Amino acid sequence: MRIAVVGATGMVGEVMLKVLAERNFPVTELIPVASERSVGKEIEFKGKKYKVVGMQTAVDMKADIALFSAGGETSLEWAPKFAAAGTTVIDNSSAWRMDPTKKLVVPEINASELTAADKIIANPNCSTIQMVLVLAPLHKKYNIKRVIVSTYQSITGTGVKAVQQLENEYAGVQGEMAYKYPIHRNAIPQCDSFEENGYTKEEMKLVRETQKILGDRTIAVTATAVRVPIVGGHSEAVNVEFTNDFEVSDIQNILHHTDGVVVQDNNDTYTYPMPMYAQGKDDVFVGRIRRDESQANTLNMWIVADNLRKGAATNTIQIAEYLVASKLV
Ligand code: A2P
Ligand code: 11C
Repeated sequence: MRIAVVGATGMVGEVMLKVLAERNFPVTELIPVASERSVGKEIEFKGKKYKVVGMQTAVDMKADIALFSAGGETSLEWAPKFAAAGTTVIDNSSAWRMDPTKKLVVPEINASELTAADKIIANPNCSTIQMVLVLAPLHKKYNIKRVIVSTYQSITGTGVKAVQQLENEYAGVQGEMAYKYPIHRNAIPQCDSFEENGYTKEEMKLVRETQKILGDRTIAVTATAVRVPIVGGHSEAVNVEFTNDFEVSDIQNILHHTDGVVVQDNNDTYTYPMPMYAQGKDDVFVGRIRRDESQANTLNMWIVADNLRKGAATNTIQIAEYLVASKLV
């Protein structure tokens, strides 16, 4: 496969290159792509050096698959041009996710919806991916009525500028601020900008994307998304109300047998997921699984994943792997 990585110099792009190499994805030619600022810059992949090219050059090179992570505006403008040149685009931005003509894919859940006609495929938001991977098998068996999610999101979701802000704050030096407030020793109850309804875009992604991926618009979801001074991954406290009653042991058993999910749940040994330990891993970790004693048929869980991996790069590459295995490219 001839693979273009659009945004190869960015935070997610770098992880994409790492994950492509680790998973031994069948790359016959790598085309690293970024803005005009980076054209000619060298990046390394599997011990070889490649020169970064600009967008139009990359379109003209007609790759089989383009993995996009260069922001929503770049995707809106360029993904259709790549698609028109015959390249299948898997886009990690929010640009196409809610477009009814585009598939929003977490491979373990709904890759089977994909066909060769899908030339622009959307990768969901990081905080959505880790939650739906856990919710999907539970919804199948017990039918979810309502989800209340509170997130504790890593600064890596904001990008290099935020990591720099935290490092500057640690060092006590003044620098450019990615956030309106300090993030060291703080928790900022705003991820992304606000919508008209008073929720942030990040919160509404959790609502809309969950319904689309699970294929059920009747699931009620409400979210509070919070930025915390953490690097390794996003954490989520998730409260789920089902139509049907359950045994906690059955929930644990279902999740134990769910692809991509690792159960870490033993209070006796203080075993539960934490972002420090999820960092660099492709799995979604779930623990603190317990009944919500305040309401019937309701469960509490704690879900953690590396937002740059399963939340972004790994999920994108798993979609590409599915396309190759199913001969859709
Ligand atoms: P560049 O490094 O040339 O700016 P991050 O989210 O970590 O900041 O990374 C964003 C990625 O998207 C980078 O690789 C960046 O390239 C790329 N990018 C940003 N704007 C554009 C653009 N207009 N066209 C192509 N790539 C872009
Ligand atoms: C965050 N979820 O952690 C965001 C980053 O819609 O792809 C990714 C934004 C997106 O802030």
